[in-house]
Amino acid sequence: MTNLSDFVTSAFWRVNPPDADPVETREWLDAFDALVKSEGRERATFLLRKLLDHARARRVPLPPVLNTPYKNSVALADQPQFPGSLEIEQRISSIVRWNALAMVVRANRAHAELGGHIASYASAADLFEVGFNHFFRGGQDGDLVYFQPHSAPGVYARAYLEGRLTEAQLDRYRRECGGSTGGVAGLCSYCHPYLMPGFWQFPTGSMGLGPINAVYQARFMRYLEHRGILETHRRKVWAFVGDGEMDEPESLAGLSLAAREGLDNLIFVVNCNLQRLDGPVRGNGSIVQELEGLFAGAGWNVLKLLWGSDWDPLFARDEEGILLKRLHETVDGEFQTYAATDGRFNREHFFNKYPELREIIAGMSDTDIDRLRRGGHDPVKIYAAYHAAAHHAGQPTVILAQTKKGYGMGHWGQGKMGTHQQKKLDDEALREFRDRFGVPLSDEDVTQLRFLHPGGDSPEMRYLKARREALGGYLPARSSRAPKLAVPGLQAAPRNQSTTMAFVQLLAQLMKDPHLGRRIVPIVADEARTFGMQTLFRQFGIYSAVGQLYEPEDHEELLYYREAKDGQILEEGITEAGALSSWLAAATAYSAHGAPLLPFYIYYSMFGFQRVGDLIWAAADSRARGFLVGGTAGRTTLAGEGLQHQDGSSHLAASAIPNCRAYDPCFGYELATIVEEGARRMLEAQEDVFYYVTVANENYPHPAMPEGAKEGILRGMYRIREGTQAQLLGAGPILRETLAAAEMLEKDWGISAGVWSVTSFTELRRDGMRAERARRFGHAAQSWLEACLADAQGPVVAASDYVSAVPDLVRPYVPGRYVALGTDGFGRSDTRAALRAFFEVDARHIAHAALVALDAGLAARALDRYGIDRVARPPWER
Ligand SMILES: Cc1ncc(C[n+]2csc(CCOP(=O)(O)OP(=O)(O)O)c2C)c(N)n1
Repeated sequence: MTNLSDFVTSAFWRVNPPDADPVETREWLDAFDALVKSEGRERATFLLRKLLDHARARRVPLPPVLNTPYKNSVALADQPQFPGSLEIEQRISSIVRWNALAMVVRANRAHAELGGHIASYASAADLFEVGFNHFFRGGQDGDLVYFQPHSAPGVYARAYLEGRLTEAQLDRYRRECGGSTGGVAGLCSYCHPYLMPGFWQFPTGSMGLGPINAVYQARFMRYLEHRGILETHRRKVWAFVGDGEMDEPESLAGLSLAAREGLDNLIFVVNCNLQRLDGPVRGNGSIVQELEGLFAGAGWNVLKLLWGSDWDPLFARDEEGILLKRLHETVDGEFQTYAATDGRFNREHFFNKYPELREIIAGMSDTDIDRLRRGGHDPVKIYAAYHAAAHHAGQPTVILAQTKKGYGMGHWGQGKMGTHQQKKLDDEALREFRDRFGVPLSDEDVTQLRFLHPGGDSPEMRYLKARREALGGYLPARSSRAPKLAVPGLQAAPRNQSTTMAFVQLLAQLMKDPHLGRRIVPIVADEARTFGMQTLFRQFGIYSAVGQLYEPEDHEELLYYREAKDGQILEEGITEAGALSSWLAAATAYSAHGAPLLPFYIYYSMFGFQRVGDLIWAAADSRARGFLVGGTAGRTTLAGEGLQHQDGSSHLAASAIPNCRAYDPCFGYELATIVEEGARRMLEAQEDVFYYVTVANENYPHPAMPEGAKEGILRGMYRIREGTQAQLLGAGPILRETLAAAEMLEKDWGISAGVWSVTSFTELRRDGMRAERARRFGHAAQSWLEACLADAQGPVVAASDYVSAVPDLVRPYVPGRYVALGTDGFGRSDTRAALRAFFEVDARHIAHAALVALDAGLAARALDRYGIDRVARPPWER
């Protein structure tokens, strides 16, 4: 009878089911061998295919063909010679291992609340070292490496040997605040370009973002090459990913794109230490086999790197496949236990299960068994896998590298359930670690957690430097060296249209600019028609690595759907995460490639900060430069689309991102001023800022730009109507409701209201905070908002199409009475007028709110006059 464990394992190990009739099997295999020998592989493939078709016709279930046996993909016979000195590399990696560990334990000893991670790097160290010594090419035209974030201590420890970080910096790991007050700037926890702009290139700390960003980076490098902007075909993107991290949807999101586009410039190395934070990744199954199926199914070249060289003789003796059978029936939870225990335990519980297997290890001592390495800890095997990956053409490669979490941390950490967060090691554990890796330090040095540097003239350092010199320099190293680009003046014609249409016209102006034009990267996630951008298809083309292999259905039309190898538009399909990743690659091309570009990603605003906000946060960390354009914006301006489409909060989210400049313009000239200034700041002044601009699809007349409005537009507000008794602030399309309210106040009640267009509550708040802080420290300062309203009279009423917390951002800086109206609650479908009435941001409600602040009697009459419902429950509770 099948018990549960048989069932679970068989689901994963279907590759090798038990053999009911070995003799018959042998006859079939011999016949097949004879066929290959006499008629060749091609004929054999043909017959296999025929056999499969036949089996299908007979409804015989087919075996899963995506999985291969649980051993290394690169056979011993195909293994290249290791080109370096194993002995010196071993010594270097031991020193790096020690310094990484010492750094974390020191930080934790000094401040128990600090620390870091030891176990992740302990598992990844050899994977990194082989890359550093033999593969990763440095420089702005080198390879791009996405490091596994929790392995940052190891990357710092290596940079310390290289002389790029000082001992004082290592000593201030995770203590970063001292730098701004004149002390030593410490090292950040994970890979944060914002915090270490000369060092880290790619922020990977949030699991899943590294893998998807790496895929789109590799694809973007092809785009750069195909568009004739930059030669990139010799460069690789390496992404080091945790096996637990592969559970993130974003980790998997780019796999088919990578295969579809044949990105052989992309190599994923999945560090399969079989553990994540709380426990095993697939205790009851096999993460390696599962990922193999997934990647192979998506069309990747899969290389398994499971066993070290000392397993080779065991496999060679395994003629009957008993070792393989034993490996196949072992689930990851058991492999973890084998990692956490010693040679004796492994002998008894793993090898002694079958007499034939016991035979295979007959000559080995417990110590020999203990020292059997997993593939990801053997530089020779790692080199073989990397070499195969680097030379593979036509497909991206994933290397599934099996390692032990906390490798070398002995019974304090290796393979232990809680090892991820282990940062306290006692002296005995430290000494054992030293002995395990042969680190030349005295007991006293170990107790003191001394950092070890072998000296610039040591053989280790000479070797390390020579290797890095041969590979083009140290890495990671982030550069911001890129040429400045001139930005043309932009014009928005006064006409009856939407801000979306005004935006598309501005984009077209930029794309047609003879100098800047080709560096504009328009990006959409299947929404170009929503934003009226199909007009750009024909002229600028949609990027496709293979051009257009079909005649488009609309080819006879003027503006047909044109795909081209040098197409400029990135039409990503329905993947906001993918589109944002492309945008990030373009927005950081000035740094990663020395090629400044100006990307515009336009999308449904609701599917931005809310849907892929973490990617936007990573973009901010990356010092991205570009425009995010939230289209079909606003909770009441996007009529008819309902709850999941109508965005009322993205500006609130944007306000919390320090280097994001967010604007909610109403008129075309405001938009033109903002885009022109943003492009100037990013391309000419080379400031590390990015812009978020919302545009809407409500048509209305756009006036010409009033004299002297520019500064106010950029700083966040300017006056468009004089008034002496009340001040109305309106943002985005709601500005027009505010203008109408001012008319009503005048006409119906004889009240003179001034109107201000607020292009950015978030910028006004920042400025207000700045002035307030300056005053706190005894400096005279006045914010822009305070200056604007200094002489204005009456209560202030603000209204926006976003939640009231957005206009509320400026409350501390508004003199006198302030009323903030917004669209709190769930969106729903109706006409704009009905929605604005529902959310109480239409002209009637704005006028009424002003009257309440001025004269309660008038306000009560206004309710009847304007037919305002006295609904008891507020919109956000309905
Ligand atoms: C999005 C996100 N969720 C959770 C975490 C917290 N976290 C950090 S490391 C980690 C486990 C990582 O496991 P794995 O990917 O297997 O890498 P390993 O450290 O085992 O090599 C978790 C859950 C995170 N950094 N990002």
